[in-house]
Amino acid sequence: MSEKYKRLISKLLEGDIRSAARLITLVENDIQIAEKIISQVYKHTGNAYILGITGAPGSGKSTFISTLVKKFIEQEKKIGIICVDPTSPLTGGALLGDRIRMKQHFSMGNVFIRSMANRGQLGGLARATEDTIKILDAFGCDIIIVETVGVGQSEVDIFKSAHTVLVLLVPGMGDDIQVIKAGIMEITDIFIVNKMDLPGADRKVSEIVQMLELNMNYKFDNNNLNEDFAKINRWTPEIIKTNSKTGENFENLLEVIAKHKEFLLETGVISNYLKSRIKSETLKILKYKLSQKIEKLIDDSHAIEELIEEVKERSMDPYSMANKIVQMLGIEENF
Ligand SMILES: Nc1nc2c(ncn2[C@@H]2O[C@H](COP(=O)(O)OP(=O)(O)OP(=O)(O)O)[C@@H](O)[C@H]2O)c(=O)[nH]1
Ligand SMILES: [Mg+2]
Repeated sequence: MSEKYKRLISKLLEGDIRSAARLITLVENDIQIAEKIISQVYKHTGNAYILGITGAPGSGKSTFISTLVKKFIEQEKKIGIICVDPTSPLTGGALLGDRIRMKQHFSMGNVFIRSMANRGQLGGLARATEDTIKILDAFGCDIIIVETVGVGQSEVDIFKSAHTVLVLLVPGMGDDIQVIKAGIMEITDIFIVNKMDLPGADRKVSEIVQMLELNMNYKFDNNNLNEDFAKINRWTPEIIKTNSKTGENFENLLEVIAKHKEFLLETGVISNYLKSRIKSETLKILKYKLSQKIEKLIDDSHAIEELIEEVKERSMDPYSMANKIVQMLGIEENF
């Protein structure tokens, strides 16, 4: 561990914002450096409460988050916001808009905003986001908001890192329900019908109720809970109407977020949640490391060429070839 990283980490722990920004860039761009940094930072994490917020484009996420953040600031909370963009270039403009709308919070000193746009993170977007969460946690954020557009698989993974998941929907036909990945709906704790001032808000609430009635598997699998435990300790998703422009109903929303946090703590669901998160995160790292190793082997090895020939000649089948490669990696056969 170089002195440079050590210095950055100790400044991060003192709450130095520039060190936080620098460390996030480092973990984002290089998984080997990330490994070194996170190994030092991890013991200082575990204090932040993580909120995942998603919604179709234009549903009001930026406005909603700005209003929510103002409320948290009133409670003297330190807040980190991570805007996760899918790699689609279409969202570039939207992101810029977000930056401008949320800029007011920079000056307030206790809000840190970071976007994870289009960097082609090594080891994946979810890995980079999880590491960024850890850095902001160690930085001393009480609340970390992870905002996504809710359409990609990596976003579903990212949401598994959140304690409370909020999905924004808006009055109107059920299109937005279709846009959001089904996997996200299943792990949503609080449904927000934003733009409650527009006609059709109650109708949207009914649509969500109907959808929830159909989807009986809510959260059963997400936390890898024992089924009996899950049946007793089951959170019923709440639905709240909000107006993000006026702040109407946000007090109510804060209460429900607090209630969900209490539920996680009192039932012990939080510990299952943590276990499943550690498992899935480690699995992701392992998959990445193994695939790197396999790719390197395949690129460098002449032996692979010979195996390919054999499979081509049909004197070997692809499963057997895979097992040979596993042997070459030094891992037990048929793993
Ligand atoms: N009437 C009404 N308009 C709202 C409300 N919340 C947000 N808006 C408006 O909806 C539009 C989109 O809001 P944004 O906050 O940019 O939505 P977004 O989900 O961040 O949009 P993208 O970043 O493009 O995905 C803006 O014109 C907001 O002023 C609300 O509660 N009521
Ligand atoms: Mg936005």
